[in-house]
Amino acid sequence: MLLLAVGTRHAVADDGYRLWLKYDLLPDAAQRKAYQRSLRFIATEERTNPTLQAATAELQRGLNGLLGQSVPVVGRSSGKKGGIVLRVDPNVRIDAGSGATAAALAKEGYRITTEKGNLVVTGQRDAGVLYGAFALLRHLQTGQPLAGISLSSAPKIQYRFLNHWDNQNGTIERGYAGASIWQWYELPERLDPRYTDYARANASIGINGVVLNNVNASPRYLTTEYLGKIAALASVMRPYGIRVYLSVFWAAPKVLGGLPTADPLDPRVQQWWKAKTDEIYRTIPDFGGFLVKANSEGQPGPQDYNRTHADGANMLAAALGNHDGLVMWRAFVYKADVNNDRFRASYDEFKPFDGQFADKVLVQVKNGPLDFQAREPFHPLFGKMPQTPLVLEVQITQEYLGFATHLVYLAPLFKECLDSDTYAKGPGSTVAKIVDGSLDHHAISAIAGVANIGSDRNWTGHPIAQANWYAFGRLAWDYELTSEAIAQEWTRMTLTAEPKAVATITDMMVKSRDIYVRYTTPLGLHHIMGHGVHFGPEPWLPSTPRNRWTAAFYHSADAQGLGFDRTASGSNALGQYAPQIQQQWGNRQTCPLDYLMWFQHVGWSQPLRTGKTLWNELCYRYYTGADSVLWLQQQWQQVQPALDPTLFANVQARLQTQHKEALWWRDACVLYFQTFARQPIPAPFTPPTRTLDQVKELAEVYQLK
Ligand code: BDP
Repeated sequence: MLLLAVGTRHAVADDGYRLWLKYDLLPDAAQRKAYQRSLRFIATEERTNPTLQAATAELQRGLNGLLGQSVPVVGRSSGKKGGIVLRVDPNVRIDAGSGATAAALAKEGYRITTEKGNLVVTGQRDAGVLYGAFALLRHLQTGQPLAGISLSSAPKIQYRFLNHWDNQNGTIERGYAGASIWQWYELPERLDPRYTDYARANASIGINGVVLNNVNASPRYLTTEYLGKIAALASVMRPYGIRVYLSVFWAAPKVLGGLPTADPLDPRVQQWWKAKTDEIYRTIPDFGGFLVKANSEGQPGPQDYNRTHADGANMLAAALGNHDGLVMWRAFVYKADVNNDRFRASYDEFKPFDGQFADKVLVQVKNGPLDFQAREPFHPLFGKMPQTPLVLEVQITQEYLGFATHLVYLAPLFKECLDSDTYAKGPGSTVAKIVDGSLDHHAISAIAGVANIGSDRNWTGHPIAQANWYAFGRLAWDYELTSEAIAQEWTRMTLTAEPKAVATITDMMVKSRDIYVRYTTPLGLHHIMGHGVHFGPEPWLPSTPRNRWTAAFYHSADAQGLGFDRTASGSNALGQYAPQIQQQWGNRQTCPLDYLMWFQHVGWSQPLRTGKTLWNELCYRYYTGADSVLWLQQQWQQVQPALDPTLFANVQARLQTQHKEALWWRDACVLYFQTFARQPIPAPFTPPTRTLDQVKELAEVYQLK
């Protein structure tokens, strides 16, 4: 009997394609009934507006699935009760704070209230109504009451971007969920229905801009042929409030324009960009703008002509002229001085240009100073470029966090950065307040997440990695949401409504990032992963004069101790932060243990605040971290009855791989660091059963050398 019931409920395997917009029949019949009474029709007077059409279609689809009730669309409510009214009202009051961006933010906000027996979803603009429709659906999906509903929300950050690192040949740099979803060879004629589902998913979490291509950009996207394809994609995104942007290849005027130079101060180059930009706007009138990786990791840039980042960015801003577009200039550079500490490079190169960028330019800064490590202190540029709007760039794809095999929920990582206090204008000067523009009164604000989306049926490879896409959008909209609330919401919408299972999965998710840090890079270790592929451990990779920035450079292990001295006695990268932070992180007694190896070289036998010596604490974290993956497995086992069997088995198998790889990390790191510490693995832990050489061989297999 039970088997039959389960079998019926899961008649079709959940392949994850529908993401969090599943809209399966709500399990609670009483609640369904209550909802059905208030949601009998959708009324909108603007039936030809494409964005309201998208909102209406989504509500119809959602209500159909959740309530098992088809809902007609009518022009006016005209006295009818018990339905949803969608309304654009430029004068509706929506609280979006008092900052310089408030008016722009309010335009994307929504209100949901009850009026004359109807639910009314209002926005100053159609996009706000669309966001309101999705918020209403979320409300139903998470089983909340409709009686007396009164919701109002506006985003806190104006531009909320996904950055795709997709290449024109269909590959994705650091993508782990299949090939690119953009089928360039089919465009512009065929619009894969997946584009619409992608746009729906993004709109449901408030993402309003997508950079279509890799920051290591091909010039090809700027050709007339490709602009036509991009225009076709833009037409799919537009009703969903999403604008398209492009990463540009700096030397395009040479490669495409046949010019002898790409010098930003050369009038021919300026003219080329101006003409190209005008062409783009003729083809895509709501084009969003340019993202630029220049003079970074071998990419060309203005420095090739002895010009500066500001020269380059301002030239592109001038090319945009009166078009409504932006230039996002990335601060991810590190070739300033190879003999230096790479931690310092981006700050040293960009800080001097504060105040020199044109109005339309934003500088895009990674969350941490190095490169998307599992845990980094916030980037020291936050708080140190008050005259420049900074885009916070986080990585949703798990390049350094176990690819699509490890269960790692990233909201805690994003929040850790957003909540960090820079002390730029005294206590409370959080990264979030710098990014949203409120601290320095910027008229523009933006956040970007490097997408984890690919052509895999479930979009993200690991089913739970969908939550990272979701969490990025939700935090971009409102960074005050807690990681837990977002995990809970996502789980209910995507996996199960069974309360105990929701609680268990939420708990797993919230703890997962810390678990990953423990078995890979505890206590602030960083950049000790496999070279090139960025997978698995390779702490033994030595520095050479040509290649100084290797694992051995970053962990600085020697007979005395472990960790990179970035205090005044070392590279003094710490000097890039506010005095309050220098004081706290520069002192071994007060430096957060999670950042210890980022800033201090600590003796192996030195006692830490936990009461253990460094060596013992390190072992403790590696061992308990790897064991915690067993805990994740046990928790997952418990929720099996509440889950779709296909999805359950998928995650179950990945957790097995994760445990195997956690042991690989643990053994590699404790055995390798032991060669310096020369101390036994402390009780109650048992030493690895394999030798360091055996573990090194694993790298050969896994890292495809
Ligand atoms: C690094 C990636 C590399 C990217 C680079 C970037 O390994 O593939 O191109 O970031 O952000 O982490 O430009």
